Amino acid sequence: MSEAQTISPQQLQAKHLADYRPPEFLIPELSLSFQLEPKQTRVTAVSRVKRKGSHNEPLQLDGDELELEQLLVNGEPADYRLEPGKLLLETELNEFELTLVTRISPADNSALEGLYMSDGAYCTQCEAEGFRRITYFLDRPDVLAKYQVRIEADKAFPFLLSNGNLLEKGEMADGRHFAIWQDPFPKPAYLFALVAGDFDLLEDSFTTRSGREVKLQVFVDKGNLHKAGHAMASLKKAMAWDESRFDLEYDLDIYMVVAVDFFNMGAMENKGLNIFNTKYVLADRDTATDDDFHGIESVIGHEYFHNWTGNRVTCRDWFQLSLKEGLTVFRDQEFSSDLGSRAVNRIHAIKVIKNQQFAEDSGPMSHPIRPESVIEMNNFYTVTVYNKGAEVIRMMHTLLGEQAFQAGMKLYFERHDGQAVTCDDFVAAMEDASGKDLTQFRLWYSQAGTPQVTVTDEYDASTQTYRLHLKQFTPVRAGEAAKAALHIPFSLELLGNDGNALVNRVFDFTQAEQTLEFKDISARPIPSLLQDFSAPVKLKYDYSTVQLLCLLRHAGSEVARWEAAMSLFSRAVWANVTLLEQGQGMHLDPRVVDGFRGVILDEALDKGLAAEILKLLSVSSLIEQADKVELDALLLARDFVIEAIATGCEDELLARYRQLLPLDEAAARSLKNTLLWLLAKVSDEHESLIEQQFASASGMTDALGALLAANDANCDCRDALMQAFEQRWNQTPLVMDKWFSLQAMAEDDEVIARLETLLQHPAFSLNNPNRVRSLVGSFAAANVRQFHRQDGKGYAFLTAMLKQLNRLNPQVAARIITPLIQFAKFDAGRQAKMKACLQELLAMPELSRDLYEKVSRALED
Ligand code: B3K
Ligand code: ZN
Repeated sequence: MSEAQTISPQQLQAKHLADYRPPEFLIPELSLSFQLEPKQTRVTAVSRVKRKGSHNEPLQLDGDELELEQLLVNGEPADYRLEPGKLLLETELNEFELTLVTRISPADNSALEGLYMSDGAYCTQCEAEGFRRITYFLDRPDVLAKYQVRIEADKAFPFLLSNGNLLEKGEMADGRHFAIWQDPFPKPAYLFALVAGDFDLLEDSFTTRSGREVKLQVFVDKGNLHKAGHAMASLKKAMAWDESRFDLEYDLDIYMVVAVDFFNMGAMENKGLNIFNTKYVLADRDTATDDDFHGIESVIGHEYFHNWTGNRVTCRDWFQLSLKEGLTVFRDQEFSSDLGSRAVNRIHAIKVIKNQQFAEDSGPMSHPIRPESVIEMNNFYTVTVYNKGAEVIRMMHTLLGEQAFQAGMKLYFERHDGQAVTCDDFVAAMEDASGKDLTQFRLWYSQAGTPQVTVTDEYDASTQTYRLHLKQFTPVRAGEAAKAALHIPFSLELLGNDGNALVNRVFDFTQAEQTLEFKDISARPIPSLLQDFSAPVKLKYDYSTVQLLCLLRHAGSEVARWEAAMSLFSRAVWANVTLLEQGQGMHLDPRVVDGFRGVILDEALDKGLAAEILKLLSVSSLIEQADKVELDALLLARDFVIEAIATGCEDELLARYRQLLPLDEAAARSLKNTLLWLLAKVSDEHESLIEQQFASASGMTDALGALLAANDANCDCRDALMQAFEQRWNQTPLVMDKWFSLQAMAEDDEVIARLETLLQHPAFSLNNPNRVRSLVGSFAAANVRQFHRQDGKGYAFLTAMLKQLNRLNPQVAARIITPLIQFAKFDAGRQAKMKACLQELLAMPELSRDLYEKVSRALED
């Protein structure tokens, strides 16, 4: 059913990693049969159940919102007991056949977990614990079964799909038909998938390195075939890349990707049958931006890479989620970096950690990449598990080097193919293959929080010796045990006066305090610390403006040049916050403007990198740098510094913009649009540029670039452009998502009133997660000025939405609540208003487990 059920207190209790016990029964084989009807789907599940070891425990199956019609043991009725979320069967048999017939209603499933309907098509989402909404089962990742699936439906649903290979299909009476699929690889229930619907189909094939031909199929909504090509091309690149870089080949004869409109996240790696959010499949130049194209390539890659890291070797329990997610994010990042700009991809990954993961890790949802206690597993598909998890894998890669790392991967697969294992098993394989002791390194899996690394230095001219003193400590939150020093790969470059590198290497920083000493250094060098963000830590070193300007020009790493520019910018902002607090006028050091001017003028600099530098920093990333924030002063100071840079470089911005205008290349567009965004900050004079670019845009990237500039600077032309855009695209949902997001990010005081009206817009629906994320999620996460307005109306708007979503789709609700629970840095007035909203939510009669976990953790904090 759609609505959240009343939740029993025992379902609100946390599960603990320490309580893990291996399963008491196994189900090596499962045969499923679906009679699909929107409101009355009948599921017959026949399991071969085996007792493991000798014990007398009852068989306990998980089940959620199921109507049980029949239960048979070896073909005979048997006694059973139902408890909230469970079915208990007492039996003395050690091996038996269990038949269960359940009824479910896909059409009423608005939570989009289990079997549901997306715009007329049946589809499934079973990770993490959605399979139990289809039938009673041992719904845990360490129970692996071979599946045979029979699907029967009306012929109005021409495609009937499931995992593995098609065994048989045929016609039935009454306009119905069926298909039978068999997956030869044992898998946990979370990888089960079923799709039934009418689609356009793009087909291709890939010949693996060993010469096997794999059929590739991408299914999209009718009329969208022309938008499936990029996804298909990305899939083929991913398959080839995994062979060449990781020595991994695909293992079935068919690989299917189905794009659906209603999906709670990006995509799902079901064995042989990936189900995707349309956002990560459909693209053409008119409707998708360069960033969208990149996103598709990376998510298609990510899900494909899961076939080995996740499916062939899976997780023993959900606490080990980072085993597959951290590793697979690392692999998709490497894929993108090998195919495109390594520096720009690295900068994107660093921004996710610094802006989102650091925030999560200093707030109420702070958890180690291997969490120890969980109420609702869906709440732990986090930037910590995924992105910090990927950083942890990357650190091992840095410590071991590519060759030893790949030897570790090989050993991991040799040992664990076909198994459900732990993060420790992965590290052990890396350790054994490389001979490197990773005992201390393992702490990264169990310690939450962001380590702070403070660096001071001294130079002794008489002995030509340079020393760096490193200190690390990880803040301890209430209720946490003391934290030990971590094994931090500390990457360092020392620059001489002429900008040449004197030293460039990675050090093992393993103690609370450590000194690095360098001899034969003829003058005080400039240190480029933690290059390429060699560890997910907060770095403190008191750089001077001159040092940062030198690093911006000369650092050997492009990422380090970006880091230097970001430090210049943020130091300027914080200096102005201080001036405001002291009641003084704001001011910007002209050398800072010169530094950015140099970037605009530098034609040798990679354009994508220049764009990243000139995007400067969002409000939320600045907030992340401080312990406490005076938000109103911060907003004023940031606006001032951006305007001062833009005004100071106006001529150069204009000249470079004109020069880039004709170039048809993604990096050039990215830089050009960033320049336009800055020009809009200078004065109204440049509005005509925005209007021209919008009118003559030859694709979505340029149209959206113009709109974004107008929206962010609140230009006079904004409303007219927004209206024109809406008229052109109101029948194209994914494009309307961009429009809804822009609406949500407008910073003027009327924005909330407009958003309330937009909830009734014909293209909007609270049932569709993409729409909700665009309108409500973007407002809360990206419109800091209006979400945190002092009168609390921003918080109230989100809270009202959460109350509705709590019933409709708890998973989406729990995702977009994030900015409301991260209140610790704000002033007392704002905090009180945020907490009052959380109290209101906590008092709701049918609060979902998803929201309960986040709200209660926040209020306990
Ligand atoms: N494994 C899925 C995520 C499932 C989320 C469940 N709430 C997609 C991915 O990470 O590839
Ligand atoms: Zn994943």
